[in-house]
Amino acid sequence: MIAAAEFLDRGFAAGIDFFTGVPCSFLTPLINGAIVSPHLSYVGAASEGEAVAIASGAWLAGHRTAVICQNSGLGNAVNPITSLNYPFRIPTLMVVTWRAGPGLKDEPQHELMGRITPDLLKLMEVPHRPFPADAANAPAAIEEALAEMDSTGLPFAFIMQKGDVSNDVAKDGGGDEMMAPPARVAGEASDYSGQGAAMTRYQAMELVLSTVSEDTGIIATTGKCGRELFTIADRRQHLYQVGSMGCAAGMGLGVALNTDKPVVVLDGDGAAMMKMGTLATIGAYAPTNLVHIVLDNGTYDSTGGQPTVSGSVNFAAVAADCGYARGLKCDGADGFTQALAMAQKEPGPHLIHMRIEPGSMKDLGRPTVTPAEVALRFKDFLTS
Ligand SMILES: Cc1ncc(C[n+]2csc(CCOP(=O)(O)OP(=O)(O)O)c2C)c(N)n1
Repeated sequence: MIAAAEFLDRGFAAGIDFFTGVPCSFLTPLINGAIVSPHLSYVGAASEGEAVAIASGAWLAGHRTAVICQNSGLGNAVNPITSLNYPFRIPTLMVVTWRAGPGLKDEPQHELMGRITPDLLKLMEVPHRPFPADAANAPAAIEEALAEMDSTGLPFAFIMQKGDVSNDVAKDGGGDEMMAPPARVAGEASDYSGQGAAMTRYQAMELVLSTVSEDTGIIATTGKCGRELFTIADRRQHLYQVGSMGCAAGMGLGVALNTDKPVVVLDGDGAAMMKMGTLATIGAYAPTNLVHIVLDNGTYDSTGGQPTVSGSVNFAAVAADCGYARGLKCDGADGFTQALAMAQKEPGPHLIHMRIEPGSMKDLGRPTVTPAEVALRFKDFLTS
């Protein structure tokens, strides 16, 4: 058994200073230790997939990161591990607990995942080792994990069994109370609808590009949104999320919390609804430099225009109630211009819910830079 503080200290000495995840009772000392530690950041995510996206953003902004979760949450993380970390070559140290692990009589809901946890990691090409439960082995185990991640650019996992880690949080955190992010009052929801001509996604994105400052990092959701952004302009401050639907906002949060630069997330209505919990996480952690734009065409436009259920969703009101500073609703060029100006004038986070026409530009390109190149140049843009 290793003391949580010992493991966290060893990790910190090796550069791991940003944690995110979802709790498991096996992890309690480790998560609580990360929360109270004065030198570590911890973001409580709404889902494990969101945690992987947040960690990816923090990595792009220059941190070594860890995602801590239960093995049942590995299921929630499969999509970003395979379609975000893998193509973009974004590493993170995963600490995954092993409910229903070897010799452990556990609840029925853990039985199957308990049996397949190591195989699932292997299938996803995530190398794994037992969590270093012996303090003497921890430095070497952490070094091995970091060396492996540095050479592959991919995640590495420690599988933690019940009782691997003990609670001596006071040693590390000085016995501090665990602090939740400060409770936020609801932000202000405003409606700029009915002003100006309707826009397409392409036109709306051109307007965004013409108003944001040169030092703004822009993360575009999967599908035609990223492809259109690439076609309009390909710059190192653009990140085209080719997969991991729903993860643009989580990544934006991870970036925004770790940079002073302005950050814009270009989301789709389908993608935003896929990980709606991220609105709550953003509202709670409230990075002032984040503008989240939902380009709502009422369809899954990229896959053939099937209707979404966004017609009854007021993203601006939801965001304001989640703690965004402002939720701004609009559906025309003039309203969008006003919303963008407001979002850039005042500290955020802000969400702009822009209703647009379905359809895409003619001669739509596809990023010719590889995702790994896009990630490295975006990281370079953020950290240099
Ligand atoms: C997890 C996952 N499910 C489904 C898809 C297929 N897919 C790619 S783009 C897309 C539509 C996205 O819709 P929306 O976010 O509304 O953006 P739009 O295409 O309308 O711009 C879908 C369903 C995917 N890439 N990943």
